Amino acid sequence: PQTIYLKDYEVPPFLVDHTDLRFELFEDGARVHSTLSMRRNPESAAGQPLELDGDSLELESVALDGQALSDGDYEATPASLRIDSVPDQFSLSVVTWIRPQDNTRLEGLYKSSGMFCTQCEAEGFRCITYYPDRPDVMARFRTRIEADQSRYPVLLSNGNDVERGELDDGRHYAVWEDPFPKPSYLFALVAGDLVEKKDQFTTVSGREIDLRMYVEPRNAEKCDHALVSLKKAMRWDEEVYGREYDLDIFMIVAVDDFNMGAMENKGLNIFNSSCVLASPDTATDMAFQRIESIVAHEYFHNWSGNRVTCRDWFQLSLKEGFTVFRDTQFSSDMGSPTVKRIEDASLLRTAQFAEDGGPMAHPVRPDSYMEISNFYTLTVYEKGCEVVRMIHTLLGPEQFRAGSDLYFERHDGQAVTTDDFVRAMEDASGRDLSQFRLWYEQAGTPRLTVEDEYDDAQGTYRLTIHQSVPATPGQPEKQPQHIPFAVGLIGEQGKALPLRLSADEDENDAPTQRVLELTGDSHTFTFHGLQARPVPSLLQGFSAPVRVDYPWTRDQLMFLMSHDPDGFNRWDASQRLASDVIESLMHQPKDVRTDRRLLTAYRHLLADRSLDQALVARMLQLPTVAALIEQSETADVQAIHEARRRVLTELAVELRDDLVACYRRNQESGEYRLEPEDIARRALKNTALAWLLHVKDEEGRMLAVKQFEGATNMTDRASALRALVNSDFEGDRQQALDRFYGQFKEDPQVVEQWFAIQASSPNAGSLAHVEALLEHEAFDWKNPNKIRSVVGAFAGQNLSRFHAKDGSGYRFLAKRILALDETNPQIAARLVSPLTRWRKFKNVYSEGMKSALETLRDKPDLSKDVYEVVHKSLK
Ligand code: BAL
Ligand code: ZN
Repeated sequence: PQTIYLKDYEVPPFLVDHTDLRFELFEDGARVHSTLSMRRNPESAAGQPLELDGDSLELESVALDGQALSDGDYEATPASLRIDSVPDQFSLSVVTWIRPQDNTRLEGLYKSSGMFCTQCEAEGFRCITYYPDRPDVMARFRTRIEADQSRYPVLLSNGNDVERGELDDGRHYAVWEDPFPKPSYLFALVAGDLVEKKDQFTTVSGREIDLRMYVEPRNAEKCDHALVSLKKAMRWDEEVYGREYDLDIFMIVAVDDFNMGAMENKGLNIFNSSCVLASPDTATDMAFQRIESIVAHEYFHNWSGNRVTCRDWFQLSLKEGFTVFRDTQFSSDMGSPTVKRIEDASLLRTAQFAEDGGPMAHPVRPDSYMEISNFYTLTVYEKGCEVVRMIHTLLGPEQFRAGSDLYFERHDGQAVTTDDFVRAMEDASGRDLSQFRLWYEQAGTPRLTVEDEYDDAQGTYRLTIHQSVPATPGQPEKQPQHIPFAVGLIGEQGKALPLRLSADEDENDAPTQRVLELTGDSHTFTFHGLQARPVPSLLQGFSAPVRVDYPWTRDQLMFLMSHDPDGFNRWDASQRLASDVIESLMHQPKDVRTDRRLLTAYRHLLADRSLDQALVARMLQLPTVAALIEQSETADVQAIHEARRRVLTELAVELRDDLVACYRRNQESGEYRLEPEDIARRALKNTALAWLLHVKDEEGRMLAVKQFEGATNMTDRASALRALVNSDFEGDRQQALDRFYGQFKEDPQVVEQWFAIQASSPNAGSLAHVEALLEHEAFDWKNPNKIRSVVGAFAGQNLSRFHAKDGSGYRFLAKRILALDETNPQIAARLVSPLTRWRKFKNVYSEGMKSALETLRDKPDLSKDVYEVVHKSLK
């Protein structure tokens, strides 16, 4: 496959002013009539031929300015249409035949549970018709859909519904017009037998917006949460970013078969069912929160992505990094900001740092790719979000808002670059962000090594911070980056001390948190007026996506756990302490005991009612195996898993009574409420339950069975099920699994949870069991959610089983990827990810991982999606 480079970018030779589409939908295929009003781009070199993108298309006819062309006038393949000679301005009409029913890639137009739907980002539109399928070609779309009226009563596309009518043979049509020019990746079409849920939103300027959600009839009762979330997001975007919605109608559709989580098509967002449908009976607290944030994310794209879009796909983070930042701000405003920060930072530190340290490492703005679908990554999304967050930290909220206002005003209706975004921030604030731009250009996670020195006589404390950015593929040398490093100092009494950077500074004026700006290889900061050596609280709030090395003692970590005013760093201290304890137990004889200090720290936590209980629930979670792997130099998965189990067992045995008390204290009665206090209570109670079952506690077993049977919501039911599945109570486990399936087998979203609980369980999820799940009546290789909930959960979360030393987990994964590559290459390529970091592991693992990658490499006709990941990983 060909590599595409950012440096080769050229403006499009032709522009499209208007795109007129007519879809005839049938049971054996679809005919697409497209008429494009095109002209040469005055900014492009003269005389270029017209070349349109296609993918698997069957061409029926071509006409230029109404005149049918014959074979010799153009060159057509399933992947392109070329006409050497065209006037400066013309109308091009093309008819193609496509087969949505056979489209298992789920790109372009396809069928999911009897409905037609689309996914066009990034390059799916070319599977529908020949088109300049690139985001910097923006056109006004008019779409007419014709289909059988009884099978497909609902016909939707972008924009406003301008005409409907009946046709012969029981068919009907609808015409949609989108007044906003848009790139083809934002096109959408849906046709199906769907129920409509209606709501309304009045914008800040008093415009009434019709909100509509379309779902299959069986999901009619699962729409409320998404609609409530949507209205909150619409209001929030007005208040926080001054962004008002622009069309008269906003639609959300839920589909079961979807490669991504959701898609922000203009006025017609299409969602993976699992990311939008919820009821207390079927969705967990976590799912409710995820839905709120994804609904908001897609809605926010209406400005950050649709009104202002990307010039080319290298700029993907322009819309994704910024929009993730906006959705994290929103979620943080809706719930517990500290817990939200912990969740985001732990994902980043575990999974994005892994990506950034592996063979697929790429900058937030990549400079090359083979298949753009492979670049919808944690780096582009989550690190991209952190980059925007750092701009927010450096500029402060007011100047950041001025920058975002300027960005939207300056670039409305344009396709632009991350550089344009940063320039708007610079112009509005007067700050120079030239060095900061390296965050977009350099891959790799910067490492900060911190040294300190306390001078008793002077009462000064010096922090010296060294920065290094590791080499990554294609980038052997790195320059220092501009890093906002938030710090605090905690005094003996557990008080945050005033941070005086000069002896003259008045202690009453000095803040207790400072954002130090690091720009060079190393910096020293001296703090004055300190009576004793403080404990440093570094990178408060995770102010930058970097690693910090500082030799905190275990006593200092315990101290930070109970005194740091920065909630994020309290949690971080708990993770560092637990990681240190677990790591020190690896390869130790069985009689070596867990450091009692960890026990004491957890006992205090379990009893602490003054602290945000959501934070306590988080702090009680031991670092995951994935996090521990990421922290190690060369990972020995089985040793990590064993050491972690030993610590968990000892803690659970010793804290048994505290856990029962915690469970009982947080046992709720009454109606399910999605309030932060209730969510925290459930989280605490369910953590206690999981720990009790981990050590086969009899009272725990009774509590779990009772909770499972009497649960009034899915959070409690699924948590009890998970605890039983992860326990050694095999009889109860099987009974609960059978009952759960029997009760929910008609609900795909719940069945996905049922699969994932088993496949991710180190106890129940043996390879043989996972193989059996693939044969289960509810499993479906055509459905990405099912694949993710079994194969993805096994390889991504059940790490002790996946990394079996005999290599069976790796061979299993490779075999499934090979089969999937034939039907859905995007999903296949995603599944390669657990194998890519083979160099990070000890030989006993890395040899098997590498050999699995080689098996994949040797498949003839590998898709370019899988080819790119496999070849880069083996390089
Ligand atoms: N644009 C693809 C889905 C999302 O990030 O919103
Ligand atoms: Zn997005």
